[in-house]
Order: sequence, then structure tokens, then C-alpha cells
Amino acid sequence: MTDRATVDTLKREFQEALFGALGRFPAGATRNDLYISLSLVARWRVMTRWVATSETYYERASRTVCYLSAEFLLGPHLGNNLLNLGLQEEARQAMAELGHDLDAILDQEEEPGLGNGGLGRLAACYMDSLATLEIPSLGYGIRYEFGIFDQLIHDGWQVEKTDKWLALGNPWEIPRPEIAMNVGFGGHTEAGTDEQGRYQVRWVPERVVRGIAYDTPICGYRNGTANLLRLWKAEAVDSFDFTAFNQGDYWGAVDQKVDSENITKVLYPNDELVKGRQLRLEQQHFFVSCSLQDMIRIFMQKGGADLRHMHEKYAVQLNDTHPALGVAELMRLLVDVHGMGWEDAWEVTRNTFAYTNHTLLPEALEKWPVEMFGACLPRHLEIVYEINRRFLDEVRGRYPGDGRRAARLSLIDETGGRSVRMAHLASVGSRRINGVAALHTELLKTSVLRDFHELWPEKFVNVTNGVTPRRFLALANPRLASLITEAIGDAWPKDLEELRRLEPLAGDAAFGERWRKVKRDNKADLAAIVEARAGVVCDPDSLFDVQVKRIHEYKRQHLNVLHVIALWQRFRREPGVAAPPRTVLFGGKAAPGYRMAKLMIKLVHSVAEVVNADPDTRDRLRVAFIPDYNVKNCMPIFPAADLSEQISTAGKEASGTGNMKFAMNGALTIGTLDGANVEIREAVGPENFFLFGLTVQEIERLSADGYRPRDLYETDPALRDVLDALADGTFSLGDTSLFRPMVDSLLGDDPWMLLADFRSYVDCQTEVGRAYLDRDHWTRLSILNTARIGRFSSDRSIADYCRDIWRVERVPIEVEEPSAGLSPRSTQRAPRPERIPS
Ligand code: 26Q
Repeated sequence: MTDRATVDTLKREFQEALFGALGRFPAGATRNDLYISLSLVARWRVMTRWVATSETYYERASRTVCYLSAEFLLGPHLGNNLLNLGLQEEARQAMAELGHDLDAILDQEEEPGLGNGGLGRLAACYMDSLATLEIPSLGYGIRYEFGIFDQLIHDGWQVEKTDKWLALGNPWEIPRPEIAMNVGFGGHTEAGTDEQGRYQVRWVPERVVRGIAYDTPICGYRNGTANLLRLWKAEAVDSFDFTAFNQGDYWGAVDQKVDSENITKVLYPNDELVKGRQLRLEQQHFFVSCSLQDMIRIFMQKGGADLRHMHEKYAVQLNDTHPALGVAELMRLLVDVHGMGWEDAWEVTRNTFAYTNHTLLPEALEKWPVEMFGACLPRHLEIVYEINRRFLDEVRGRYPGDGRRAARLSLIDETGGRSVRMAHLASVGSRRINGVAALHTELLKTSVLRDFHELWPEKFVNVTNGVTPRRFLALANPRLASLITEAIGDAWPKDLEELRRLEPLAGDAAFGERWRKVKRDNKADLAAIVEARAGVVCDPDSLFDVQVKRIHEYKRQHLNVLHVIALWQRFRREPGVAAPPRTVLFGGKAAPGYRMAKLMIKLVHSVAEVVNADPDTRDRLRVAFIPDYNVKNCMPIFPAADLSEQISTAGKEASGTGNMKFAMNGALTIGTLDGANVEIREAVGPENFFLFGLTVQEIERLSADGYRPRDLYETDPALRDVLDALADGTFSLGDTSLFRPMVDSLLGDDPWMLLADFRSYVDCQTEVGRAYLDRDHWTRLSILNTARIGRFSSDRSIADYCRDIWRVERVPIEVEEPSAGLSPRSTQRAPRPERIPS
């Protein structure tokens, strides 16, 4: 049911925006004009909430969460904001009456791809939940001009294309040129004494860059809250260096401007090795410094504020070590700039920060060569040394004579070239340290942060990741959302545990029928997309077996491909075998410098080409790679999946979040005991989860005992056939060199233990096929997966953070419905009060 008055208002406002903001007449409007106009209409309402929200926070001086993240992978705004504002149906109707298709308008939005994958998307889900739970909060990050690259596929290979997300304008951001921070780089320090004779250090940077705030409002689901995401763009302090200009060095002057602006030009891809690139360090310092200066500015605004109480006003979360420089920068701001004593400043700092770790892979832990660190941030290096000196004194006091332990704990890694260990800086400077899934947190305590756990066990907590059910269920899967709402009411988007009320319906034949129809329709939609984008025709009645995520050896997309090859060979060998037809879908980007990951993409395409063309099997097996996997493109994928592939080597995936998005949409999981899979399996019930593979302990034991993958090749004929086909050119037009690096790696030391899990995986997939053949049984399991996934809402994660780490409370916002419209005429209408759910 749409509200007539709202539809009429939206129509009028939309036309006003088209004329008044864009200067377009309807017949001359491009699709982008339509998109911008509708966005302005929605933005008007978001702004009203934002004003009410910031006013309330200011008056109450509420304790505020600052979420510092180098990445926010938000996805398109318009559809999400219409959903949260409760205007979806009215907007659809209004557009239809004006002769436009809402979906086409939504499709026009270029997503802000300001993140690589899981970590960046998590930050976006958390912003959504913070607003929905009415928590005073600010997100701080970087406004990259070029986000994650667009992925093209040429001849089966990934080709990267620059992401130009700002090319057609961004109606969601508000530039705040008056909120500008100066950030220094390089130079030297000078020690001296101040007027009171106290020791003081002055940093004389070689270069100063200005950060300008760009604000994006993030609104809660059907409430009065709109919080702020503040992203910093780098600019030259003066657009001209006039000395250079006056001396006739025009190019020198412009060079400096270009240099400054380079800092926020481009998002770094997460390479398999976290390389020490100076620009990356500059990015981190830049956004952290702007953000902390901004927090201090806001804190002081209230007047007479004593910075020794700063930690009472702010809880600052470090999303991985990317913002860990904040520990040193806050010390510098408090001690050098605001004249606080070291002990007081350290007390504030230690009580301000908390640190989330997202990885156990040693090669992914950030370290900066001391040389580079000191050249770029000379004062920060001194501060790191001083923090370290005091910290190691404490360590030696606790463990007299244990020099090895002190060396392991030190902020400076002295093995090889000296480097600053960012995870150690974050751990020492934080009040709490958390992992992102129960298993991950336990492994943190016994592996990479073991010594810190022994020192400060009370600092460690677990907060299992979650995902927002607004975007990933309500918005992505409207068919399922309606069916669920019809069955259990509409409280679930805000209280996902409500889904449990679907459980009794799992055995209901009529409900099962409707559930299956929703999945079938979603699969038909995805099939159309796959055909258009990958040129592969697939049957919506086949089992949709899906793996979408960044391409990485530890995520083992190639294990999935080995199974595809095994299945193909089996279908050829035993045409009578009882197994359902399958469509195996892949999607994901490879870091541009990660050769094996790129070869994995090529492998999927090569196998697809052969398998899809085989007349003997093409009705039973199809393979496709969906190009350019991102937030926008994932929306039709989760709702259409029957089977979710979560097959990382146990102990390597910190949590995973795609696993939650799939299960929420009624997919069953095939997975290892890794990351959050462990908890998902417990939640949905072991009988509703396809488990395979070695456990963390078994993996460790096997590596310790001497793992010999070649023995497995020699003893398992199916495995041998698969690897032989890879090596002998079956999938590469006879070229035996193409996949050689992969085969060699697998038969060499197989670092991710694919071969060790191959047999178990293939057998488990056989079981999946058998289960799928019993339609009613499968449907029951699918319903139960959705019904029991409530725990994995990011609302639960945020509630955990609020309680265990941040100690913040909700502050509901009273908002009057906007005096609708963009022009003075319409703002004269009487405002309509809106009810705030308690
Ligand atoms: C670091 C330094 C230099 C250049 C790039 C990077 C960099 C950038 C991004 C390193 C890592 C990342 C991203 C990591 C990430 O996405 N981790 C994932 O986080 C998810 C949310 O917690 C987890 O679910 C995944 O298990 C974890 O892999």
C-alpha cells in the first residue's frame, strides 16, 4: 500500500529538483539527471534527520564512538536510503507515474568502492547498525578519488580499469571546506624548553598538506538518526606556492599541489604481501591526524573542556592496524601541541583506543621500515621509541631476565632490517583488543598476540562479525523479505532474532512451496545476469553453487575448481550417476600484483570453456565467472544461491562475512571449521551444514609431521585425474605450461593444503548433491538456515561492542518530518511529526 499524499509530494519534489537543482526539462533529462534528482529528494529527508541528530548530540554532549577505518565499502546509497526512510514503494509509484522505472534509476548509481572487501564492507555494515541502534557515532576515513579498480575480463584474464566513481557527481556527500586540518610530513624535530622550563619538542615538517572534510550522512532504519561518515580529501595548503611562482617556477608550484593531492588519489589493493609503500603510510597518517584533530576540535567546542577527560567523550575503534598511527599521533597532539604531560597523555590515549584485528596471516601484518617511518614521521618515531622504552621497562619488571620475550613484544622488530610493528603499537595503545570470530580470537591469543595475551589477558574480547539485514536481506531480496514479513510480521529488520519464528514453518508444505518459488525466481533473475555478463546460459532449476569473495589462495577457489573438474570427469565416466545438475558460479577480484590469484581467475574461465561446451555434460554442469564483483553486483547473487562455498584452510579466514549473507538468504553452507563458519554451524545446527576438511589442530599437526601432497596424488585416482588434466593442457588448448605454476605449487609444498582436504571436499559435495535431490528436505534446511541466522546481524555485533568495549548508550532522536520539498514554496507546508520507535 502506498500513501497517496507521499507519492504526490515525491513527484513534486522530484520535478523541483530536476528544474531547480539541475536545470533540466523532463524530456531532456538523462538517466543520471533522474538519479541525481531522486537522490536530492531523499537527501532532503536524510538531512532533516542529520540536523536533529547533530543538535541532540551537541546538547547532550553524548559519549561518541569514532570508527577509524582506511576503508568504507558502502555500496549504492539511494536504494538503501529509500528503504531506511520507508519510501521504497512510494518512490517506485511516483517514478512510474512520471514514466520512469525506479530500478533503472537505482542502477544508474556508481558505487563508492572505497574498500577492498570484507574489512571495508564490515565498516559499512557497522555504520548502518550504529545509526539503526541510535548510537552517537562518527566514521572517519579517506575519500579516495579512485576506489577499488573495476574488473574486466579479457580472454579469461583479469584486466584492471580505473574506478571513476566521482565522474558523474556524488549527491550524497557534502563538502565542508571550512573543516580543514593541516597535516605535516617529513622534516626534523627540535628539542628545547618552554617558558616554564619544561622539556618540549617542536616538529618542523618539511611539507604540510591540508585535509578537507567530505561528509556523507548515514541514516538508521526507520528512525530519526542520521550519523556522519567524514572522509578526508588531501589538498595543497595553498593552491600555489607563491615563492616558486614568483621566481618563475610555475611547474614547481603546480608539482607541489599535485604531490599533496596524490595522498588521497587511490585506494591500495590488499596485496598478498603487505608491501611497505611510502604513499600508503602517508595516507594512514593523513587521515588519522585529520580525524584526531577534528575530535579535539569538537571536544573543545563545548568550551573550557579539559583534554584529560577526552577518553570520557570518545571511544575510538581502530579497524585493523591501518589507523594504528593514531596512538602516536594522539600522544603528539596532547603532549607537543596541547602541552599535556606524558603520563596524563598516555592515560588518555590508552583509554581512548580499542583495536580490532582481522588477520592471523603473518605476511599480512603491517610493518614499516624504521628508515621510512622516521623520514616520513620523525616526531612519531621518537614517540614510538618512548612508548616502547616505557613499555619494555614494564615487561622487564614483569619478566625479569626474559630478554627473548621483550624482543618478541617490542614495538620494533629487530630481525632483518628494523621495522615498526603496527599490531604491537595498536595493542599497547588500546584498552581492548578483539578478534572477529570466536575461533579467530582464540587463535589470536595463542599465535600472533600470544605474548600480549599473557601480559594483559583482560584486554582481549571477541566480537563476532555481523552483516546488516537491511541491505543484505530487505533490499537485496525483496521477494523473500515480503514472504517473511507476511509470515512473521515486520519487526525482523530491526530485530533479526525474530526470524526464529520461521522455524515452525520449516515443515509446512505450502510455505515451503512459496519459499522455493522465491528462490526459483531469484535464480531466474541471476541466470539472466550471468548470461548477459558472462555469456553463459544456466538453468534456474539446477543447483546454484556459488563462491564470491576476493580471490586468494587461502580462500581456495582452486579447490572448488578441482571439484568441478572431478565432477565433470565423473559425469563423463558414469553418465548414469544420480546427481543434480549444477551451476557453479565464481566472482571476485584479484590484487593486481598477485599472480597466482590471477591465474586462478584464468583457470575458472578455462575450465568453464571446456565444460560448458561438452555436449555429454552440458545439461548437468555449467561454470561461469561473474565479472566485477562488488557491493552493487552482489545484490542479486546472495538471494539466488543454493549453496555457499566457505572453504578456506582452517585457521586462515578470520571470520568471513559472505558466509552470513548467503545463509541469511537461505543458502546452505559447505565449509571448513574456519572463522565464523564454526559459529554459523552451531547456530543453524550441524545437521543443516555441510562440514568437511581438517581442523586447525589437524592442519598444525600435519604440517609439523611433514606434509607430503604428492603421496595423496599417488593414492587418490580421482585427484590424479584432476591434476593430470590441469597439467596436460586439457583446459588450455594443449598448452602444458599455463597452469604449471599452480600444479607445481599443489604438488610441491601445497601451502594451503588443498590436496589434504580434496577427498573430504569431494565426498561432501556428493552429499550436497544427494540432499538437493530431495527437494522438500532441502527447502526445510534452507528455511532453517534463515530462521537461525539472527545472531549474525551487525546489530548484535554493535550491541556487543557497545557493551564490552565502548561503554556507550543509545540516544534516540526526535525528528519532525521534513517540511517536504526543495524550494521555499514547499517548505511553507506544516511539518508532520514522526513517531520514534522506542
Ligand atoms: C594493508 C597495507 C597496505 C595495503 C593494503 C593493506 C590492506 C588492505 C585491506 C590489508 C588488508 C585489507 C583487508 C583485509 C580484510 O578484508 N580482511 C577480512 O576482514 C573481514 C572482516 O573482519 C573478515 O571477515 C575476513 O575474514 C578478513 O579476511
